[in-house]
Amino acid sequence: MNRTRMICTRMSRTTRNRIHDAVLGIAVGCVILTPLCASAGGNPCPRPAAGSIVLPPPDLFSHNGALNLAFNYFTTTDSADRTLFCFVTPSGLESPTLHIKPGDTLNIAVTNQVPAPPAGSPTEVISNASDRCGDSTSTITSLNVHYHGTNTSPACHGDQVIHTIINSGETFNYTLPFPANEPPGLYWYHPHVHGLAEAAVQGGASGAIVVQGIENIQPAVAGLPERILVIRDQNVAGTPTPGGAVPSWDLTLNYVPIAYPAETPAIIQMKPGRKEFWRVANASADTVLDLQVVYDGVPQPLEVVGLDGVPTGSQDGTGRGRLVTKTDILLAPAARAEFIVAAPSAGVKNASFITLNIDTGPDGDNDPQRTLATIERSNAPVPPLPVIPATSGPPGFQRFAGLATAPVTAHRTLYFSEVLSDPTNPASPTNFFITVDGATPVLFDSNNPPAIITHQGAVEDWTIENRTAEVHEFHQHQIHFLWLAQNGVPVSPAQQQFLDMLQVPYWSGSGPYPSVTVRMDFRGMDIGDFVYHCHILGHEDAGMMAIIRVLPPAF
Ligand SMILES: [Cu+2]
Repeated sequence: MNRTRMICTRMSRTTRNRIHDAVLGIAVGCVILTPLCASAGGNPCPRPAAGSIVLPPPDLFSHNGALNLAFNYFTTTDSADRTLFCFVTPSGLESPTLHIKPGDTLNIAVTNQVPAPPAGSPTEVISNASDRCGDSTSTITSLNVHYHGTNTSPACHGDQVIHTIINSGETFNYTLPFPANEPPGLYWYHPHVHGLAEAAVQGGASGAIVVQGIENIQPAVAGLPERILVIRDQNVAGTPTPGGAVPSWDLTLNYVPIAYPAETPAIIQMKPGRKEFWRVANASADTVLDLQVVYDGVPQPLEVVGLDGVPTGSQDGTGRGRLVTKTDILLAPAARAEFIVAAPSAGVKNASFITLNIDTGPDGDNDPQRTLATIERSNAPVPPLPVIPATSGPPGFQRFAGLATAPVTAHRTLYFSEVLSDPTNPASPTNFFITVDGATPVLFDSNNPPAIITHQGAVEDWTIENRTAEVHEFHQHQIHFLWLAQNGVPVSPAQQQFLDMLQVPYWSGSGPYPSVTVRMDFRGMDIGDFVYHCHILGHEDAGMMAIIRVLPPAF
């Protein structure tokens, strides 16, 4: 039993470069690691078989204002020689859902149990004496944790990803006080070391965070069974060239693989006549989803109650939410959707939960239509689901209330761009950039100065353009933004939603660049440095990220 495994630093994720990586991967950063699992007494990252019934992740709940836990970060390989990663509690819970109330504190002691790389492997100094947080030097097995979507502090030991480094054998303590006005909804956690994020997330090291209390803003979910669904992506076994029916990445649903070529769906059991509350996270590193529930060929109405952790329609001053009915939900990597689904009635012959084909652009990934799960009727569904409690009080003041009419203090234009690292060699890796218009594009580096400096209290309108032939997925850490316009055209009131993820369509090669316009809310947040980036993590790892600094109030 002397198994070995590889961890690879990836340089880019376009189709062109994936082939390049497959050929040259070892040359650009794969190392052989020594076995770890034997000491853990077996496979530390167990995963279910294809065609399994979808089981919920284990749950952990806060008590007396705090949720205290420990995570070990493990790695192993699966039967297709994929590198897996996982967060496991000392009692053996893999990727548990962390349930907390607004105002609670999340305390996690994270220990990196992934073995150190061999001597001579690449390292990078990512901090100095003034900004060090954990270790000062990253390796190809370093770790940190991002608490995606949470409106928490970017200070060290909080949601800080620029300089936080936990190396092999080290333990780091996170302490995240959640604001008392944190919107109730679905968030998630995942590793975020620059250059390693895609591999870690595709390895499966992620889980859901639920901020409790959504029933007080969306009473329609009170009393409904709650089903948490985490969709992840991973390498296709054998790494066939993507195109046609061959996806760039396989998907998993609560770790049940939907694996090319069979693509056997997982199984969801629902009780006839019952509605369920589905809370879905796209925890893919790279795959864009467009979710639909289909009964006998007919897309079903999905009553959306929350997007990216913010109840729909909740910020208009009343504190009351609003149901938004859709028949498909576009879900960028890292985005979340929470909605009510009615079980298939007795006459339905074929019921399924699918993702539709995505047009990612000529340079984009291949994200074809796939059936994630077959929905079966059962009078005693497996597993029994927890139930959302009854409403317990009126909605409180909402965190982002009044942003739509707040005075705007600055306007900025940013853009996504890509350039071959060797313009004379079409097979060379692509460099990915996000740049403030007028500045010189630079690849992300932890030691870069901030690309944007603003002040606590600011309200800024940003237009983000896409000057490339593939989609990009804008993500802002620490705060949410209000989606105002698409290609300069104001979005409808029904679409005006607070998000932390937004897809920017690809450029056709002529005409104006596609764009989105969003309103950034720096009124309530803590000061500090944090990042914005494309959440196709292959792009982020290849440079498409930058730092914003929020200073104390200027007035
Ligand atoms: Cu991107």
